[in-house]
Amino acid sequence: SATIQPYRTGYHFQPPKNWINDPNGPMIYKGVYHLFYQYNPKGAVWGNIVWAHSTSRDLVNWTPQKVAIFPSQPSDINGTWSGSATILPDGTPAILYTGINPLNQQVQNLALPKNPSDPYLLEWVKSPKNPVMAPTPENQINASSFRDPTTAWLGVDGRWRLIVGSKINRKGLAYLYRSKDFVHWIKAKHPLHSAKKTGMWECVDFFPVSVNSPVGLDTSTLGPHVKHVLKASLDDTKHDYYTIGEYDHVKDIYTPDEGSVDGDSGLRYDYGKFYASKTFFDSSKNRRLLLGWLNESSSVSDDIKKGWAGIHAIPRVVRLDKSGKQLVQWPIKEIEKLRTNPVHLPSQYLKGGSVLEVPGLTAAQADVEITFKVSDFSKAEVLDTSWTNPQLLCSQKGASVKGSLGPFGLLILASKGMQEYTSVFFRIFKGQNKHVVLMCSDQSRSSLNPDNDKTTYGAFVDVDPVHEQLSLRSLIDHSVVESFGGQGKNCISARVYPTLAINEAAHLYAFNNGSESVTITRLSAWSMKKAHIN
Ligand code: DQQ
Repeated sequence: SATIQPYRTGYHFQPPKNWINDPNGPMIYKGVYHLFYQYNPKGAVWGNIVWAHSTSRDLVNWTPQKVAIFPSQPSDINGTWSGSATILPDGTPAILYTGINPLNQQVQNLALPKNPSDPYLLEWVKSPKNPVMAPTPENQINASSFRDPTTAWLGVDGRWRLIVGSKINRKGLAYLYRSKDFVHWIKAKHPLHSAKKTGMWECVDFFPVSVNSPVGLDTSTLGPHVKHVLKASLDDTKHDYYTIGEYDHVKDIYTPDEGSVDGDSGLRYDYGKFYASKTFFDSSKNRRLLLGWLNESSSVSDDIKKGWAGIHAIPRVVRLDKSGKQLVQWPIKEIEKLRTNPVHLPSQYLKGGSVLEVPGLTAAQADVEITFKVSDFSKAEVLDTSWTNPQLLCSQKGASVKGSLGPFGLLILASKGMQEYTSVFFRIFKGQNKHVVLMCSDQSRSSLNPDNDKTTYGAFVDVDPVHEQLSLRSLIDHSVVESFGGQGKNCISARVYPTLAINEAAHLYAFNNGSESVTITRLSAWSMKKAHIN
């Protein structure tokens, strides 16, 4: 129950117990959403990995199904690791996943539904041709770094393509494979893309985005108003980075746009905890959805004590920002059906040094949207030219460090006496020729438990606070705070484990710890109902 298990989520995806990590093979099939995920049936730590399976009609409520893919043949006997689904032209799905063979080599395997007329896709049959891609002395692929095949896309020449992440020394890369029949796969001479000094690329993802429309595109879409996104989960830093660029489908080469940089100085889906994510095209609503793993910041021994580890993010719609230079993400509309007991506070000044409680909420399980307007920028603190690392800036200037324009934002999962709180906030600085907005998620005071990772996260948000209001939305769910700044231009997810601010003892406040007043133009919050999750 919630008293013994105060960190279990009310509406974020998790199984009843044990370890979970990457989302795998997401798809919609005959009106049913499928989520597979890396799962340890035997405990709360990583190991014994199988593809657990849940289905949903709304991406909010989930029904558990039996394990879909598990070690059963030589090409996967030591593990069934991450992979993706592709809907074939006849409408049936195919799964490609990484298997660990008896030599502990990583190879790629194909599985097809036993009964394609079953919308629940309960049984999967592995191809007798497995493995369908493997390291060999000829191809020189590093057998311990060759994993996580993507959804395939179909070229105009009728051949399928997909990528598999790898590395050569410290160079990360995406091997390109082609196939005419989805069974026989041939490695292309050149990788789709590679980047020096980035280390192993896990869970690569490659997909088109529309330049002039918010709709999502099916994975094989090409055209003049299409750009491509390449995402790599960098094993070295455990963050998901992406670039935006051009896919030359004749040469089969992807080139990031000028200014869109590979590796850990590039853009991230999320500046907090969020890893091994994957998108899929939701053909029922013409949108591209992003699923991700929100890994733990609790200690391994606490995970074992509580009997579980890992949850998934609320699915996010992803599209290209109007600037064309970054993506924007927003939680799926469906999650709003869990909203109940709305609390709307009137527009008001939030004076420097003040705190305002948002009353009448189940503050440990809530959805909150707040918008700030700043009118007087004359006192804005000057951004030192050496302050180039936003995360560092957020940890040096946490919520308790007074500024002029900010910090202002939310105190989440706060205990009545403020012994514990997670603060998500903005600071506005005067930059070289424009104002710079910093968004932070400060976990340093989130828990009295000393064993948690309480790293502070932060990123600059590409909004002009002189002409635009500053919005923040946070999805709060017991041990997770997913925050969206600037209408989804910036996302920061945190896993937190308050010891006092649990269940009914949790509170939510708006705060301004700057010297200057700001205006709250909107503050709407909802208690969130419990979803049916497994
Ligand atoms: N998790 C899987 C791998 C993948 C990693 C193993 C990323 O396939 O590279 O559980 O979290």
